Amino acid sequence: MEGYPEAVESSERGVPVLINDEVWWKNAVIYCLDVETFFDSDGDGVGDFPGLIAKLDYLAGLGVTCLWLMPFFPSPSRDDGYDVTDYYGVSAEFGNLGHFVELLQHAGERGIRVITDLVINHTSIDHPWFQSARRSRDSRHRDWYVWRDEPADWPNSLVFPGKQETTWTYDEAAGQYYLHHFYSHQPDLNPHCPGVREEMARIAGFWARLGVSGFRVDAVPYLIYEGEVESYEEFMPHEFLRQLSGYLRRRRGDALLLGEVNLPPDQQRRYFGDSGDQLNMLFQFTVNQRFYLSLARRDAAPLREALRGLAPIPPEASWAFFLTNHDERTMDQLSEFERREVFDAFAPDPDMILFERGMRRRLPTMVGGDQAILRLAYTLLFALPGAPVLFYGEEIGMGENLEIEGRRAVRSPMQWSGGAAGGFSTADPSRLIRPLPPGEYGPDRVSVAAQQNREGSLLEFMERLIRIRKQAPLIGSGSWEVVDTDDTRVLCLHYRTPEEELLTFHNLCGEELRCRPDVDLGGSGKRLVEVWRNRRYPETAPDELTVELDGWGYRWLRVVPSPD
Ligand code: ISL
Repeated sequence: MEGYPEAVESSERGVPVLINDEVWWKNAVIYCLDVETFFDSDGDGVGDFPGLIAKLDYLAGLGVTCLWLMPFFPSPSRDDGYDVTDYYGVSAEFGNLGHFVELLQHAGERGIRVITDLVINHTSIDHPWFQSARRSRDSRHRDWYVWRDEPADWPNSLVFPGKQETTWTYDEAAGQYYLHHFYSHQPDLNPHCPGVREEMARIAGFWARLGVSGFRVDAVPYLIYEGEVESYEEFMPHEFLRQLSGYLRRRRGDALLLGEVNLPPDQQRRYFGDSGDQLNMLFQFTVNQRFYLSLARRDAAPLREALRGLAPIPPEASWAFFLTNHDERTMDQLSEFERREVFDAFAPDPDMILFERGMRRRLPTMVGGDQAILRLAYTLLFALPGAPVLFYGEEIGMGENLEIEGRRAVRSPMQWSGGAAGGFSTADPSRLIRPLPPGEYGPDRVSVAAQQNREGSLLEFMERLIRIRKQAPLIGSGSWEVVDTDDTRVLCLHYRTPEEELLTFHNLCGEELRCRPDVDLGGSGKRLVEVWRNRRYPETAPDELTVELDGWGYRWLRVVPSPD
């Protein structure tokens, strides 16, 4: 049985108690936003913390339980804040630490946790550490970065092909080359250096003390150790992650370390640590990419295979599933042929492709705004064995603005209402941090205000879906397995705890069908109760389980004792 261990008996209460029921991240509903594009409270065209605070009741109403804030630290913002110049501060355009603490206070009052980005792989070239390091070989920060007299022959791949020429750049002042996996304005920190590890732990401890519930750890696989090694296998920074995790847990026992580890599951596994003493949650990039391949093929097989490949993980560890995020929708784990299938289906224009591997699009535009497909996709996301992560605006079906350069096409301002600035700001639209999409995905057609009171809107659907998911914690912390059916277009997942049992069915094509799952529900005395579906279906008896599904149909069925 894949997934998590069975529950353990609790002698005190005489009933099985899931060891995971107090592990909050397993059933979190995570919502990623960038303060600068969420809501502008002072009319300067840039989102800010007072603006985010003003929208907390909206987020509470949506039902999210954890906010992941993209970088808001002082930064020249050459990489949208993933180039930090002060890890202990708030960029003045968004507010100050007082506003940040107010956010934590008001979010906490609404039962919403906050995690922030922890960018530990590199700093901005403008960071004082790097400026000190380049000025003198005697600087105490010199070996906080990775220097060579000549460029090494590793790493041998570029993260941003076409936008990045190399991974080693010569610095005149320093008289040496420095390593940068990303842009040359993002010099890699050296995790081999004790000072770096101590400072990164100190940074995490600082924000934890302020009240954050954990971190989204940026670009983890790129954290490398100095020295000649054959493969990333040897680079893996497990000692650094163990130390960071241990330090943070001593500061905040239930702290989350959610790692961006875009690797196949068998390689990802090691980032949890054998005993779960490193990262406790990882984004599932493989399932994400196989979802798009399944959607392109109208066949659940690639997704079934990806889910079956999720290695068992430590008891308190979990997966974070997503459909969209702030980066290109990378398909780098697919074969060239599979990637071409996905691009042909969802990004037919070369301008939609980025770095030869990903799509700079949001899901609604990929599927032509088809509401049936969107509802199937988000229902499926929330039925996956872990925590769902939403990128801001997904709940209302926001599209991208391809007129914005690169990955930022998917990072246009949140669309609160109609009008030229979309209710994001009172500033003139020409002064907004980024332009809103034109046309059918613009704010006059897609906005919170237009959907908040409209029966059957996507926003209403997402609010209900999140409410139903929160009432099914066995999805995030029960044992689970992928169930075959006699129709490959259907994804069937079976969840169980000693107290509950749930079957979910998702039809990844537009044709109606009937399928028979290969699952034994333990004979008579049971019945199936529909807890979520695209429409009301005739009751299905558990002993001759034939499940009817509309095109793009979905059904979540609880298996409960029959009253008679
Ligand atoms: O594989 C990817 C994710 O889809 C890469 O494209 C991605 O850039 C890489 O995983 C690291 O991404 C993170 O670090 C970058 C930053 O530009 C990205 O926005 C961030 O998600 C450097 O900090």
